[in-house]
Order: sequence, then C-alpha cells, then structure tokens
Amino acid sequence: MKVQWYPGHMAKATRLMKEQLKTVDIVIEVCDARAPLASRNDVLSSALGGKKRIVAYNKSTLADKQISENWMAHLTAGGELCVFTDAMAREGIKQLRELLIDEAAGKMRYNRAVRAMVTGIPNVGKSMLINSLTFSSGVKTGNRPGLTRGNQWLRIDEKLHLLDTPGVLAPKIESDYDAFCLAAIGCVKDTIFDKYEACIEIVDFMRRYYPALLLSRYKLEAIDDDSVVVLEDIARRRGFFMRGGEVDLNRLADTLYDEFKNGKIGRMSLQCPEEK
Ligand SMILES: Nc1nc2c(ncn2[C@@H]2O[C@H](COP(=O)(O)OP(=O)(O)OP(=O)(O)O)[C@@H](O)[C@H]2O)c(=O)[nH]1
Ligand SMILES: [Mg+2]
Repeated sequence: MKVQWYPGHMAKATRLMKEQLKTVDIVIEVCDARAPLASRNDVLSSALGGKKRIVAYNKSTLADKQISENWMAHLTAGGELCVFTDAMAREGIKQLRELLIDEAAGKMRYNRAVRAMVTGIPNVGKSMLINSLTFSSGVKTGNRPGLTRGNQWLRIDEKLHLLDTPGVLAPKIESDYDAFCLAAIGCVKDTIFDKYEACIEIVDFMRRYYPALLLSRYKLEAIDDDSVVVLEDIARRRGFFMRGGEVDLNRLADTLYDEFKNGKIGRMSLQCPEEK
C-alpha cells in the first residue's frame, strides 16, 4: 500500500526535538504495541546522542497478548529498556514511572526531578500516557495524528517532569507493509491514503492471521477468497446500501477502518518478532 507522504513540518519538529534533547535526562519513545517496528522513528533513535531511551509500547490492550509477550522477550534480550503500556486502561504505568526514575536518577548529581522527553510518531498516545502518569488531564489528547503542536513541560511531581512533543514521522517509510501498518493503526492522516485499498489489506491480513475475529465481529458464515467479496458481504450484513440497492463500499470502508484502528474487532498485532 502507498501513502502520499510529505515530510514538511516534520523536519522542523525533528530539529526542535534535537535541540530539546540537551535539556533532558532521558527519553521516552512511545510506539504502538500492535506494530513495534513500523511505529518506531529511526531518525529519533539515531538522534539520541548518548541519552538513555525507554520505549513504551502503548495501546497494548489492543495488541495480541501472546505476540506482545514474545516481543518483550525478544526486545529485552536485545538490551532494550522497554515497557508495554496502555494509557487508557492504565496498564504498565507504574512500571514505566519506576523504570524512568531508576534509570535516570542514577546518573544525576543533584537531588532534583528527572526530566524526560516524550517522543514518538503521531497518535501513538504520547499525551494520554503523560496524562496517565499525572493522574489528571493536563494535556490535550485526541484520536487524530498531529494533535499536539508545540513542546509542553509538565511537572508531574517533585520527582518527575515530562516534556510532551508533537508526533514526528521519519521522512521515509521503509516498506509498503510499514505504510499499511501506519495507516491501519491511525498514525498517518486518512487523507493521504486510500481507505478502500487499506480495507482490502485489512481483510487480507485478518483472513490470514485472525479469521475467527473477522467471522465473529461481522457475523459472517464464511470468508471468501476475494477480499472485495468479503467487504461486500460485510456491507450487506451491516445494511450499507446505496439508493439503487448496491452495497455502499465507501461507507463500509469508513466503518471497517475505524473499527480496526480502534481495536473494536479484537486484539491483533500486525508485526511479530519471528517475521522480522
Ligand atoms: N485503547 C487505547 N487508546 C489510546 C491509548 N493511548 C491513547 N489512546 C487514544 O489514541 C488517541 C491519540 O492519543 P494522544 O495521546 O492524543 O496521542 P499523541 O501521541 O499525543 O498524538 P499527537 O499529539 O497527535 O502526536 C486518542 O484517541 C486516545 O484516546 C491506549 O493506551 N489505549
Ligand atoms: Mg499529543
């Protein structure tokens, strides 16, 4: 799948991030647990300049539990400091806080708050994760990429200060599958790819890896080999028809895409460590 990707303001955000890096003790990179590799920004990774990084794989209650466990084992074995979190369900939040303070405080000369920068690609839940650490709603969150505009410091308490930053995508998306992942989890604006095309890939993916979820969510009797036929079957089930009686595939694409992105169909992971 192709996305029409123009880096534009992302270059500026990346530059800002590099400047801010000097003022922090540690970096939290927020990724999406459903696609741990595709949701990573390699430009951020290479710009760390010796600063420690903790990766929070967020929205973990939307990901396949077994696959997340495999990822955790794989990544930890590779020496990565990481936690699987869910800002909405408040899972892994305490663990993230403890890891942050433990890892950063050791290096600090004075007894002051740990200053951490929260980075990551758009819409992975950076702002919501910060809110879950503060147990309040100090920063704006919302289900569309690009909500946070400027950098914003939040004093969580005397031990922890966090810097919220706008989401930045790497200037280059590595592969068509990565592009599909970014679209499917909602990290790129839905105006820069074709939703119908994305839904065909979503059905291809579910047919292969999660057929039972596809059958049960849409109450299908069988899954046709042709994904277009599957989309038509679902549209009929949902009663999505146009005036002449034909199935309304555009309306269905909007619905199916939203349901997939928001985890309504069930827990799924788009990438697993064995396939790397
Ligand atoms: N299920 C689930 N949804 C989440 C989680 N974290 C965030 N969300 C939802 O994802 C959407 C994006 O959250 P934000 O916190 O605004 O994401 P962000 O990374 O700050 O986005 P930008 O500022 O646009 O880069 C919102 O609709 C949140 O409700 C999570 O852990 N689980
Ligand atoms: Mg934000």
